[in-house]
Amino acid sequence: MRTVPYLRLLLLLALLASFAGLIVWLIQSFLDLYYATRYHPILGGLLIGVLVLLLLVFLAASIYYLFLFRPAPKTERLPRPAPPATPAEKWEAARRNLAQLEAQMAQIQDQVARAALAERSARLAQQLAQPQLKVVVFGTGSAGKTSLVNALLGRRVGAVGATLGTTQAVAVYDWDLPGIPHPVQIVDCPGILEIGPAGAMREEEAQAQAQAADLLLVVVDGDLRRSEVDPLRRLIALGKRALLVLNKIDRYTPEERRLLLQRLRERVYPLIQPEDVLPAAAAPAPVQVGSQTWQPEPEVAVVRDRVQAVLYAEGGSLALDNALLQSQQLGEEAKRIIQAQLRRQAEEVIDRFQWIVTGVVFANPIPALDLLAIAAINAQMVVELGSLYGCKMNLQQGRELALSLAKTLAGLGLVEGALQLTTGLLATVAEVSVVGFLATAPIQAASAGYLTRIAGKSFIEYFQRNQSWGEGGMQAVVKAQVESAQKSGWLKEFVRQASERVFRLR
Ligand SMILES: Nc1nc2c(ncn2[C@@H]2O[C@H](COP(=O)(O)OP(=O)(O)OP(=O)(O)O)[C@@H](O)[C@H]2O)c(=O)[nH]1
Ligand SMILES: [Mg+2]
Repeated sequence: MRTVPYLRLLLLLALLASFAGLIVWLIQSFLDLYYATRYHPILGGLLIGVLVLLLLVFLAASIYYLFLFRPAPKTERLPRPAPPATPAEKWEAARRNLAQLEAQMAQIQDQVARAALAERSARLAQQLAQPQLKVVVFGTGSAGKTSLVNALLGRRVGAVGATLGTTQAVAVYDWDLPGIPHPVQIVDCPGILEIGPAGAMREEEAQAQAQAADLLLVVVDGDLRRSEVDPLRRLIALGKRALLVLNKIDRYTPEERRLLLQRLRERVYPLIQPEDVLPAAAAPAPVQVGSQTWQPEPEVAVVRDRVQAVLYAEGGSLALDNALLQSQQLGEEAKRIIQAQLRRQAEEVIDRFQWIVTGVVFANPIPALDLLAIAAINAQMVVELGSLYGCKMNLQQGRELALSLAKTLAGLGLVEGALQLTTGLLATVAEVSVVGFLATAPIQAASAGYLTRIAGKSFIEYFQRNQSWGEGGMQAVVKAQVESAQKSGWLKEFVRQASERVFRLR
């Protein structure tokens, strides 16, 4: 691919050479003409004018050309690690994720969360060592999921009912499928898209099972609705392999069946390939023949055969893909727990400093709010917040950061804003006269506490982003924190508490 710039350079040189030749020829021609017409006052001048104009056009064209081919500004791109491709790489990646998870778990203080993660991690390690294939039966209520599980297993394991929500909890059964080198389990789920809080909780459980599946059997008993395609799309996006089962085909004539299957195949393509959309009659309705009722046998052989073929051919790689996905999800969950824990600890630090600042300013009131004094105390807060987020800094560095934030607060007019806000709030919350000199100390102290909180919250953002203020810079972060503090109504509660605890006004 490196030949392209050279080709372009050669082309440019050739063009320039021909241009230069053309110009020399033009000048020569004009000179000839000029000598021929030099005794004619108007014609001679006109020729010089045309020559100058041509030169200018050439110059402009060259500049434009160079501008066109100016190299595009380089966008900063982080090198992305290539996703693992071979089974060995996938296995290694999953192992690495589990090892990282150990380190993450050591940071988690919440015993319950840590124990839950440890259990899932141990199960995943076991799964990596000895894969077990999980076929999850998923779909809307009453589509015949439990009936399908019963028919595939050849025994009645789960209750079947005409009403929605017959299956209330996930049920896992061993499935003895000949020819598959790994043990297989089939999982019956509650239905999705049921209304009410209980239905939503059951759906959550079903979704969790589907996310952990090696192979999904999505059961429908008619055409697919959009609301059914969306969850399917999300699962396929996660890398899930799915078969779609059109159940209750005994209710349709052969022609209707054919048309319905065709429509389903079109609807789910390319999420699911046409050969993976299969007909079934898991619990066909009894048929009245004359005076006798005849109970047809379930028709699920097509489904069983396809599951067997897919698990035989792809089982190992499906299990590996799934283990890799689970390990990534576990890592992300651990990260979320650690972030939330960090945030809580950081909030405690801010809380402590906001009261220290409020107390100090209240005890030493001076006519104007002293941002320098506040920044000096905030320096220690910055150091403590930094150390929480793994960024060691000394007090001097903390002071510099606190000072630059104090300048931003002042630049944004937030000091005046804070004084006004607290004045109003003190007047309502603590019924303090706003004109009296006595009110100066509480107003300044509450404002200082408020600004300390804004500063602290801004620093959390800074440390969370690996010591960067992001695209909008420090100002944007500070503004966002002011907005969120205003929305939450935090300041009013703070002024109320300060009036009681520090100012003793109530
Ligand atoms: N005609 C016909 N009815 C069926 C078939 N399969 C299931 N049914 C009926 O459909 C109803 C629902 O069946 P279930 O197996 O309980 O459905 P489910 O999807 O497990 O339902 P939930 O657990 O409530 O989500 C029952 O009345 C079954 O008898 C079939 O192949 N043909
Ligand atoms: Mg059921």
